Order: sequence, then structure tokens, then C-alpha cells
Amino acid sequence: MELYGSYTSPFVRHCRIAFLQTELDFKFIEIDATQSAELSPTKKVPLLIDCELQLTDSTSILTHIYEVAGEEFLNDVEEVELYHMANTLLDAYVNLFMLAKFDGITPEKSIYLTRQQQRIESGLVAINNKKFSQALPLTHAEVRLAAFVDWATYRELLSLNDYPHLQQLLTLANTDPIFVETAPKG
Ligand SMILES: N[C@@H](CCC(=O)N[C@@H](CS)C(=O)NCC(=O)O)C(=O)O
Repeated sequence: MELYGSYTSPFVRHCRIAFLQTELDFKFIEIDATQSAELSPTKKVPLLIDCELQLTDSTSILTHIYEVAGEEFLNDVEEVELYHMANTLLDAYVNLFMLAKFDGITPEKSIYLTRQQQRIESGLVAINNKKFSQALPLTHAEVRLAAFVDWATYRELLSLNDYPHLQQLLTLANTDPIFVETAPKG
């Protein structure tokens, strides 16, 4: 299987973590935004190619990886909720990050970005109030959440001072060698 992506994307990181955890054979091919726009119809990373199968979203890629490995992926409703809530906030953050980077548009200049900012703040408070694993292994949703907060702190978009449970989760995630090995770089 070939996984296309960047070393910074948290969506790609989750797929790399799944490959390393399941020990399935895969080739990682680093691509930039221009290449992803050419290779993927969604113009996003990750992209997975497995013979005739082309998958353009981290959730379908993870579903495939765990299915091939014969392992479970997201079958508890609370876990599905946390996983998608983390994705909603991550999408909002990527939106903020991209608009600031490419167009110089910040929430002060955009009503919709202000709403995205508010979504992130209320979402983080709600997620921080949830209960998380106190020891490894993390659930799939917790891995997604840890990859998200690690990326947002790496990009200096988020400080975890006001979110102690998220900080604890990230500290625990960083005791997992695979999580550490896949940390954002570049
Ligand atoms: N729903 C997608 C989101 C992927 C995504 O947003 N990837 C970002 C990188 S972190 C991207 O490629 N963005 C390019 C763009 O927005 O043009 C998934 O789960 O794979």
C-alpha cells in the first residue's frame, strides 16, 4: 500500500500510526500541496492507493488498514463521538491556519472565521471535560485527539494551559514510541 502525505498533517499521522501499530507493509510518499492537488480529487492529504483502491480520507484509510489487519476500528458510540468532535475542531483549525497562511485572513476580518474560532473554544472545553484513558493503549479516538492537539501546539495555534485533561492525554500519548516517532516535523 502507498500512503501519500506530509510529515506535518495530523490526519496523515494517524494513518502512519495505524500502519506502524498493525505492522502492515506500506510505503510513505511525501508530497506537497501542489502534488496533492494533482494526485487527489479532494486535493488533500492523506491519500492511500492499494492496487485498484484509492482512498481520499483518513477515516476510510484507517477503516481499510484495520480491516486488512483484522482489527476493530471505531465501534463504540462514545468513541465515534469523540473521534468526530476532534475532527470537527481540527477541520476548523486547518481552515483558520490555511486562510491566515495563504490569504492573510484572520477571525478579526471574517464573521465565519470568528464562528470557527468560537467552535474551537467551546469544543475544546467540552472535550477537556471528558474522561480519557489513564494508561496506554489509547483508543482510536484518543489517538486522533492527541494527534490534533499535538499539531495545534506544534503550529503555535493552541496552548494547553487551560485544558489540563488534554495536556494529560498528550503527555500519556508521548510515552508511546510510535506516537513520538510520528511527531510533526518540517
Ligand atoms: N477529512 C480529511 C481532512 C484532510 C485534511 O484536511 N488535510 C489537510 C492537511 S492537514 C489538507 O490536505 N489540506 C489541503 C487543503 O485544505 O487545501 C481527512 O480526514 O483525511
